Amino acid sequence: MRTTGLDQRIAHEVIEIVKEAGRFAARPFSVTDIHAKSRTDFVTNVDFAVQEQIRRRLAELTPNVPFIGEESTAYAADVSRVFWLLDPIDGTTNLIRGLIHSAVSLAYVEEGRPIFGVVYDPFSDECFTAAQGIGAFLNGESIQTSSFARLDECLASFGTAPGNRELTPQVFSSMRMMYDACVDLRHAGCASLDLVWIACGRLDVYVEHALKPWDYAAGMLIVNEAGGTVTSLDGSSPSLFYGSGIVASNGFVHDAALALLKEDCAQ
Ligand code: LIP
Repeated sequence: MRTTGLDQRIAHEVIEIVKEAGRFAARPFSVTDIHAKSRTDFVTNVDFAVQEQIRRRLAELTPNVPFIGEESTAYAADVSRVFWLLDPIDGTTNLIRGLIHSAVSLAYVEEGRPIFGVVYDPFSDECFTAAQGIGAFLNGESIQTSSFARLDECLASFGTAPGNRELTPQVFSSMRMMYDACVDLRHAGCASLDLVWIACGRLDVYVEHALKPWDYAAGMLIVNEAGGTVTSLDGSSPSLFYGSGIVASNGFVHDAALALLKEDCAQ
């Protein structure tokens, strides 16, 4: 895969680093320790092990690039220009419960924008990658978003923003409106895989009212490079420094999805 701001050789090595670390998650009985960060947010020995392995290997490969990981932001130094942004296990609850639907998500961020991204599902051995201006790929093959132009042709996916219970009424009323407008809804509990499944046309719209940047940085680039659109719920560009609600789509139905969500907020 060719890349822009990141050297092509380094990009290839990074993909291998992510895959190697991610495979640990798919081993039977990999989860041995579970810690509750809150009633709805968990971290396991696998999250820590994957993060540490990737952090260490990236430090060897790109010693001058700061690193931020979901399970510790302590490594971050100056992130004003470039940095690595990692969710070692996106879909930790799925991993704990044996619902084989989790991913490693890594983005290289330059000037506040993702310019290289990898989302690796170790259970299916599917590796989604993208580089700005170059395209999006699944296991090296080019991918594109779907071409449905009406919501009533679309399969939508929703995240429930489980850590933001104050948003629950809004989340479920938006889900109901989207369900009424679309063919059907899915809820699978792994934001990065929802995004890359938009990128390869398995899904057409994805909405979650609150996420952290490491959940969407890589997936956002992969969707954009596959021809889709990713915005905040108000249509603005999602920040990679603060969390955001996310609407991702094949592009054709994006305005219709935003209008529906706006109509819901107005009620
Ligand atoms: C989780 C997501 C999940 C979303 C949660 C959470 P984690 O990430 O991918 O789909 O609903 O808000 O962010 O905590 O497993 O990395």
